Amino acid sequence: MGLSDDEWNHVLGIWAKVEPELPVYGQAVIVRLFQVHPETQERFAKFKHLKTIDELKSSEEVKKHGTTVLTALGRILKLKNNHEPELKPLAKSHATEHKIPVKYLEFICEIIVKVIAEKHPSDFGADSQAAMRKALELFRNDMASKYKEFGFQG
Ligand code: HNN
Repeated sequence: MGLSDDEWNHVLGIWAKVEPELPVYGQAVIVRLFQVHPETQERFAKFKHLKTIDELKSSEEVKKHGTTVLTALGRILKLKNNHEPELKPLAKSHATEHKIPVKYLEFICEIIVKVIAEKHPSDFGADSQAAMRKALELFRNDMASKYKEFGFQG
């Protein structure tokens, strides 16, 4: 189900505060994802050698990847309920090449909400958090249905 205009305003309002610091957020999200769900790190040949939290935090590659992920997500969010053209190629690569389970998408979405809430305690209230969760759920659901079109059960 789509979001209302008011909900999208919440989502894009907080995203506008995240965007100027995308590499900072991207790094925090990826480091947290690998810490809390170590199996996700296994998916990346290029990050397997990073063993400690300090190594993860000081890796320029991790920061770069985090920026890539959040840049892609930002584009999708800005398209609101019409994200299909942007989502499709991403769903294809994540289904057929990287084989990323929907569960991992859930993990990262949860972490994104937490990291924003930690860094923006006063600008990311209950209504904004609820709207962001809803937008991320829409993203995940649409990824999951595209996965199926590409023959990946997720
Ligand atoms: O589509 C592509 O393969 C282009 C690179 C890319 C982008 C734009 C990737 C990507 C790769 C390729 C990395 C490389 O070539 O350096 C890999 C191995 N991802 C993964 C793996 C896991 C993964 Mn994701 N991504 N990605 C994006 C963009 C966005 C994006 N990816 C995501 C998750 C949760 C995981 C599992 C740990 C992920 C999300 C949620 C998003 C945001 C839309």
